[in-house]
Amino acid sequence: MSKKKAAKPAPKKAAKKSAPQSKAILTENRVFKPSAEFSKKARIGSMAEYRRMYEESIKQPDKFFGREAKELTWQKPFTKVMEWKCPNAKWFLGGKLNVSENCLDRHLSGPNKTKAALIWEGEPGEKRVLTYQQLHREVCRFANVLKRNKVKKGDRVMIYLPMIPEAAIAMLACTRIGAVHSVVFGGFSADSIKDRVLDCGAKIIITSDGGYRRGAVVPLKKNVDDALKSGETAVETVIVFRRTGQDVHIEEGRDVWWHRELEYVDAHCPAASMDSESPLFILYTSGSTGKPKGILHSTAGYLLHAQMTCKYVFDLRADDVYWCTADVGWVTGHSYLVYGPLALGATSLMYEGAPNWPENDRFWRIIEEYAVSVFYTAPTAIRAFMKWGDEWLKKHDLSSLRLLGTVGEPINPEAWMWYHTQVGGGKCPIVDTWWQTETGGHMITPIPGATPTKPGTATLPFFGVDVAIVDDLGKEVGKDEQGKLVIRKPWPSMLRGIWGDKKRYQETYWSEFDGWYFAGDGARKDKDGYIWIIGRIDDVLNVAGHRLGTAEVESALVSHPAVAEAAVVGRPDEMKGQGVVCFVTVKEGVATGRELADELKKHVRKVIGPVATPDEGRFAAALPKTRSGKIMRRLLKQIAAGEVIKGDTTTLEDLSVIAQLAASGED
Ligand code: 6R9
Repeated sequence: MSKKKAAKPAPKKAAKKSAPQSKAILTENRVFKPSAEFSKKARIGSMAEYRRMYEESIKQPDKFFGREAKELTWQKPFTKVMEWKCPNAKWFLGGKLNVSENCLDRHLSGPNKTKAALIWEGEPGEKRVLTYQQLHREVCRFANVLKRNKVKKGDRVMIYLPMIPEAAIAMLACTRIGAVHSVVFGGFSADSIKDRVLDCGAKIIITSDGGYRRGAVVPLKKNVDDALKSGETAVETVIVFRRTGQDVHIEEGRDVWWHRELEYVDAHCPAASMDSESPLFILYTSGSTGKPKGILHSTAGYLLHAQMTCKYVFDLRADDVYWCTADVGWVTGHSYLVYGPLALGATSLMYEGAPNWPENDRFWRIIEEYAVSVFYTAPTAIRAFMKWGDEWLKKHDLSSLRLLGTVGEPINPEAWMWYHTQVGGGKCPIVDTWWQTETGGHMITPIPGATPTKPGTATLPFFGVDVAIVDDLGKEVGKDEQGKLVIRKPWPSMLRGIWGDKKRYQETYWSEFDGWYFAGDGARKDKDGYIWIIGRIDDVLNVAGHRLGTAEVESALVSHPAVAEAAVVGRPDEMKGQGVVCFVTVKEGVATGRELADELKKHVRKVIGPVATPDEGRFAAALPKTRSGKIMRRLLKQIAAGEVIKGDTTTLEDLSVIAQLAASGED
């Protein structure tokens, strides 16, 4: 976008959806400054320092990022920092590097060689520590297994594993040989695996027999078998890690055991030389239409941002024990369990299972046992801990903690205060980090030694992030007014596209406002310039920190023979942030009731996976529609939330539908 345009935003077309004006007045006045002791030790210890660096990153990005990027290990140095022709960004042009080399090899020459890279605890209680040297060895061996199974540079590799070190090993092994991984969360179904395999054209899947979750065994291999049953995919090989020891089907000529494959390889594997812009991974995420989007990230910019945010936002040190509770199946697991901390040479803890297994204090037990110092989790987990009660925390010594973080959804001030006082003992800064699968890493976040925090706001932009809150015409809204969150400049870890769909990439992110990235979130700025994220303003739900497209759930519902039409909306949920409510009309002659509601919930679970399980199903003879035939989601949201119907209903086709839907709630 030209400078002229940047100064005076020119929207390409009128925005489709308008962000409702916020009526809420900001009432949160509590401010928490980092302690002098924390600031003194921190890499960035004052707001003046943050502001100086921020300004440089925006006004002289070449200088700022050129300098930061020197902290990566390059096989060949880059010659140009950035090239931008909307919507295509290229960073660190001419450079060559390898991600696994940055995460592993470069740490082997100093004291980090024998330092714990990964500390792992299985849900049943097994413990494993992999030093940088050991992790390097395992990654090289498994990279050779991939090569042995004909995986080449640029090939897509699907990973469907539980939270075990092999998940990180498989990811890093892909990067070692330049293959592009696509991790699918274990909570997704066989159908979801199939859709993703078909979309990215993977020829190989890495999975395990099963995984543990709340004492039960998740049938991962069985899901992969079901995904491949129809024979539509190009998958030729499935590598199976033995985790639970349960019986699994082994398809002759297709399936091989991980441990058997290792017998054929040695531990030497050179790190492939990759261009800065080589594709690194694809990660599927929900959008506002039915089909999940394969978000594509590339090598140098992504890695730099992941490393840089671990350095400045988590302020990770040589002696920190850092724990990110996210699953590797989500972007948080990619950037902040694997790539960021390992690139920085930190110790990253990985836990396989549920926070309440065998009891509600499992997380606090882990923090105490390993003396975790930096802890990163989601608001939904914090709210669950609050509900379970303080006595679970009180049993444990959490004094090792020095910094806390949250991600995934807006954190309500009550949960923030509880996290601050009960978990952090009132002494740990909290970094509330706003970002997305698409952004690759933190975008709006406090800098812990500098930014005074307020409960419920992600505060200020990270380096290089030019964020604005605008109205439908691209004009910045006033103080405390709600608008749409946009990013006006490219940043190193931005997505490089949607796999196989250039048009959708352009349309989804870059067409609402010409030359600006539209994030899909609503937000407002307070008098101090702090950004308060309101949440998604598109048809994407945020259920327990997981993104879920309403259209995906709707298409799963209508694939059931009893369903004629379905509309899915979110309703406020104390624990999960949002719950999933389905409004359904059935086909002629089908009996509605509790039984069918339960069956439809099961059906959605089967089609998408347990992550998408609806909370409530409601039936009616018709859905509320405008005279032009559009489903009135605004009304459905109000009905789902049990609110009195407000606003204009004059365009509604049949008013009696509303009364019927309102009365149809599950008891
Ligand atoms: C990293 C991740 C992205 C969506 C995003 C927003 C919500 C994430 C948040 C937050 C308020 C925060 N979100 N962090 N909202 N405050 N600190 O979660 O990626 O799964 O792609 O979700 O999550 O709505 O647009 P992803």
